[in-house]
Parts: sequence; C-alpha cells; structure tokens
Amino acid sequence: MSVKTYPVSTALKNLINQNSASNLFNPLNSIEGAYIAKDFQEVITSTLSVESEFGAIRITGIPIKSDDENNQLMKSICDLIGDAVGFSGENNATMVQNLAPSAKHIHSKAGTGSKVDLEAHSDLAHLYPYNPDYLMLFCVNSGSGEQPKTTLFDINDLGKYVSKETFEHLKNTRYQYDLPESFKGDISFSKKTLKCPIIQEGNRLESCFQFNTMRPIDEKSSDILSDIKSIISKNSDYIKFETGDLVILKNKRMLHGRSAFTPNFNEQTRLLKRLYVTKSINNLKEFTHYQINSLKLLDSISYDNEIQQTDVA
Ligand SMILES: O=C(O)CCC(=O)C(=O)O
Ligand SMILES: [Fe+2]
Repeated sequence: MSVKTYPVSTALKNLINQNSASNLFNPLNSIEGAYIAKDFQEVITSTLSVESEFGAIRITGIPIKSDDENNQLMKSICDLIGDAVGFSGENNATMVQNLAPSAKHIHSKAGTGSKVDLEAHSDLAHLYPYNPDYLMLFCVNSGSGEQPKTTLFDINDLGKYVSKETFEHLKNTRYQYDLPESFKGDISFSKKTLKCPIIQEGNRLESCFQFNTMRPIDEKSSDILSDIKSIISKNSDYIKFETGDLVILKNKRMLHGRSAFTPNFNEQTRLLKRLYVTKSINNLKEFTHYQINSLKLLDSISYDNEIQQTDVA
C-alpha cells in the first residue's frame, strides 16, 4: 500500500484545538507551535516528495471544528506543500469544495454521486499537465451506514501487470478526453489536446487516466483501455474514510476512485472537503496565457458553505 498513515500527535491536536486555523502554522504564534508545524511539514513533504515510495499520506485524528475553521485548516496545510488552485470549470473555482452526495446526482460519476462507481481517475486529467499536483480530501463526516471504498492505485505498479508492449502503447498512443461530468465549460481545450495516458517523468511515471472520459481512437486502443481498467480495478488498494482523516494524494501518480454506496441526505451524510494544490502557481502561468477564462487563480480563498450541494456535480 503506498499510503503512509500518520496519526496526528497530541501536541498538534492541542494546537489545532486552541488556535485559529488561519494562522495555525504562523511561527510568530509560539515557539512550541513553530516546532510542531515544522515536524508536521517535514513528514508531509518527505512523504509527498518525488523520490518517496509513497503516493499519498493519510493523516488521521484531526479535530473537526466549525465549517470555516475546517476550510482554513485545509488551506493552512496546503500552504505547507504548494499553492491552492481553483479552476473555473470545476465548481466555479471554489477553493474548498464540499463533496456530499446529492439527490440530483445519485447516478453521476462525480464526487457528489453515490449509487454508481466512480472509476479510477486523476482529478482533472483532461487538463494534464496543468491539473493539480496534489489533491486534498478531508473527511469531516464519514456519515452513517456503510462507507464506500476510496480506491487507490499507484501508476508505478502498472508494470507488474501488463506486457512491455501494452506499456509502450500507453506511453505512445494518444487518446481524446471529454470533459468530466463535474466540469463545466469550454470543451475545445481538451478536445484539441490528445494525450498519452502514461508519461515518463525521470524515473517515475505519471498518468492522466480518467476512464469515464477517455476516448480511444481505434479498436486496439479500445481493447487495451478496457483491459487496463479491469487490471486497475482488480489490483487497487482502498481506504474507508473516517471522520478526521485528511488524505493528500499525488494526483498525477495515484489513480483513485470510489465505490457505489447508499447515500443519506440528513445531517449524518458523508461529507468530504476537497482542495486542489499545485506545487507552484508559476507552473500554470503558461496555461493561463492561452486558457485565460478557464482557469481562475485566486489569492484569497472563497468558500463553499452549502453542505448539501444540489447544483454542482
Ligand atoms: O468520494 C471519494 O472518496 C473520492 C471522490 C473523488 O475522487 C473526487 O471527488 O474526485
Ligand atoms: Fe477524484
């Protein structure tokens, strides 16, 4: 399993409980706080470094506070690893997005869906390489009833299951991408951009698989794609989110998905908060240059305070 589990220390719990999340890691707050922050940052950055064997960190036991404080906490943790980023096509560039099952989207293949499997994907793969480097998911309520599985597959493990030939195919064959159900707006960018789903980056692989939206260009690619889909689904690990878990994934390396589940729509609904992180906003400058309307960079956070979303997939 390429997920490192990291239980929050008592000291960090106290720090979170006793301080406002917006300046939690401000070194001017207290010497003790600064040390705790430094240790925490070191664990996160070493786990998420390019060289690390891990594809994700699961921080457990985070105290749940008010909605606003939960959002701020995510932003403070995000600041330790990169820049928060919002894309105008996705939830109107809301920084911290609430993903609760929505009655309207029961059958939708999106974060707000429930009764259908959300197949393995990298978030916003159709924007690769400009899609987020990290994906933060914070479970503030695991909900009542059976938890779905959040599936995880490290693309660097694919070589164990496929032939060299298939591998080369995936590195060299370009696929077209439709917009994901949750992404609104101009399709021309993703239509124009054909992508190979596996990319060699130094001695690591990156991927932009998104099984819901990839369109094979011929029969061979179509067969290979369905084989890969079943290989990944058979060999994925999974976690079941518990309240207080914050998972940070390397979005371009770990494919993730979610199994179907029966939602409930009362206050005991499952609620994940999602924040996209890019290593550096500077890396997106080139993208904004020709896609200026589809990417909105915000230097202040805007919150989505609606817990029950009905209009966002
Ligand atoms: O609900 C989950 O566990 C994962 C959701 C997800 O992958 C997403 O919203 O992109
Ligand atoms: Fe996702």
